Amino acid sequence: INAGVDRYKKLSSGHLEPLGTSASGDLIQLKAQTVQSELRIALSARTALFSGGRTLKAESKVAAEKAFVGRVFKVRAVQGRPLAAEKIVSLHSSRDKAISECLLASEKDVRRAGSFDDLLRTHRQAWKCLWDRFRIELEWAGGGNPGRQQLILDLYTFHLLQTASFHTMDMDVGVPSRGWHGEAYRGHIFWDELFIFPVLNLRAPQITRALLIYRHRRLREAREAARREGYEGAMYPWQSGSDGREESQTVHLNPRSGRWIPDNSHLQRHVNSAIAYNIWHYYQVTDDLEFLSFYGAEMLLEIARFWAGISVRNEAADRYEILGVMGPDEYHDTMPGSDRPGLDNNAYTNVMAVWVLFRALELLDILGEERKIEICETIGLGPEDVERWKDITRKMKVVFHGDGIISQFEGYDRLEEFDWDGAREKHGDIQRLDRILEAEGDSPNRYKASKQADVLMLFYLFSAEELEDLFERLGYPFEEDTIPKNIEYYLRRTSHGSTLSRVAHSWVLARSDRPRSWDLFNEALKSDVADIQGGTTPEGIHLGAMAGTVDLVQRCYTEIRLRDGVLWLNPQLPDPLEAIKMTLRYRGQTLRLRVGKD
Ligand code: IFM
Repeated sequence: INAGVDRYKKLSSGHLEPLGTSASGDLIQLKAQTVQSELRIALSARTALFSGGRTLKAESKVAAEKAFVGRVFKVRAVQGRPLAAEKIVSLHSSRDKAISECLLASEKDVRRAGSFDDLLRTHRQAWKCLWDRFRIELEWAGGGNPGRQQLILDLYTFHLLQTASFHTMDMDVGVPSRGWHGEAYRGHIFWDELFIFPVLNLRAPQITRALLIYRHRRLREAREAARREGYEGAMYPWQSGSDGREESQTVHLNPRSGRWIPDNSHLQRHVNSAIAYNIWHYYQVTDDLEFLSFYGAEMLLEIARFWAGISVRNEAADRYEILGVMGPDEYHDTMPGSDRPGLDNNAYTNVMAVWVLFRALELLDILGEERKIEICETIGLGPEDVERWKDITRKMKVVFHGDGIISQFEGYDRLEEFDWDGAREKHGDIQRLDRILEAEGDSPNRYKASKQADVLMLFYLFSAEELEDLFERLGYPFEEDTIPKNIEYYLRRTSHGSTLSRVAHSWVLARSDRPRSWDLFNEALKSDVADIQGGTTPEGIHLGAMAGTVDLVQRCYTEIRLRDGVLWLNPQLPDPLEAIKMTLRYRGQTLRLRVGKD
């Protein structure tokens, strides 16, 4: 059963139907299937007892009930003589490849498996290979010991590899934001891949490839979702699972007030840009043109068509607009006083849409004439679409207010300032400001208060030069102080209600304010070992925050950039660090790096 999340206790939790148990010789077996998807799961177990290095012949009997099977041994234990019980279990599911049937497969495995010591040896060897590829080592300035930071980085890398590994590559599984064992969010997949893939890309890009193909398999569902809403192309859902349909909740429970609140988070259409960004970056790391040309192109072009279709032309302003969406900041889903869900011209969404259209145009050049014609005919992309894309990349609307502040969305400047000090004094921890305010009959929609980085995500994903180019083409100013000014503005107005927030903020501060960036990095490091959110860590890990934190060391402090077929490094380490050591894979080459202060 699923019973790990208090808030879900009243929801249905039994997902397995027992199909039977059996026992023969030293083997016991059990088979079950999932209630709705009818996925069958089989376990076979072999148990033996040892004493003094020899197998012990012991009386045993099988204990079987519905959905339970065990073997009960009766032995005489002698004081001072160690007795060892060794149980070897094999698990298969009906979706495994290269098997005939899952119960037979598990039986075959368990009969062929060596002893515990043999298995431990191969297990250690497998982890040794993984650590060689994945471990990022910190060297402390002054010869100190980065013990705790190193331990947590290793723990986070371990969790990443428990969730997405060479074993999951062929299994048609995505990367759920709470890993596989966390019950919160019910195994759903969000945009968190954006924080996760960079670590995989530079170490085991074949895993990223498999995860992108997982998205490709669900392209049909994304096309259908776009069609249903009257758009072209493909619209990937904010939350999804098995068949790729939209799984976002339409109401959610505020545990603080006990009330069910309407939930518009499916309007986070920006997940589509994250998928496009991930495709592009996988290609940058690997130069895998075959992937790009087949899987990547279809997804990227269809996402571009979606953005072009959802962009509406405001004739009076001679600008394109994207209306009725949500940005990454989940505190704002509607304008105060409005009964229309969604916000207009979320800066992150609009700029990302422009970036996607740019990449789609570039992609058409990369593909080569034959493939270009083939794919354009297949998806029905004509020269008039391409002209419209170009027009949008010049005329998408971005709203500004004050002195060069990029407005999170249209009308943001009219929201009230929030009394942060007063709220902290009254409630202490205000990370989940949404819950606090709702319980008081208020709403974060009224205030200039964000849950997590939204505008600042642009600075997280792009270099200043890339943004300068984008804004210049759009005809908007992007001055030298645009980035620091906006960081300062939004940082003061963010509660970090998502663990992803500190990762993004630490990143954007890494150049301008290294001590503050380091503090945020250390707070992000605590997310999953200290339950800094007050109660959500037992519901499951935050894989995006974990991988994002590892990536801060990997790409941010070293400033690794992949551009124009070149791997650039421009390190600037935080003061406490002397060096960072790691192994990277870049375009088929293995690079062993030690990035020092100088
Ligand atoms: O994807 C995130 C989102 O940005 C914030 N709430 C939790 C989601 C899953 O991790």
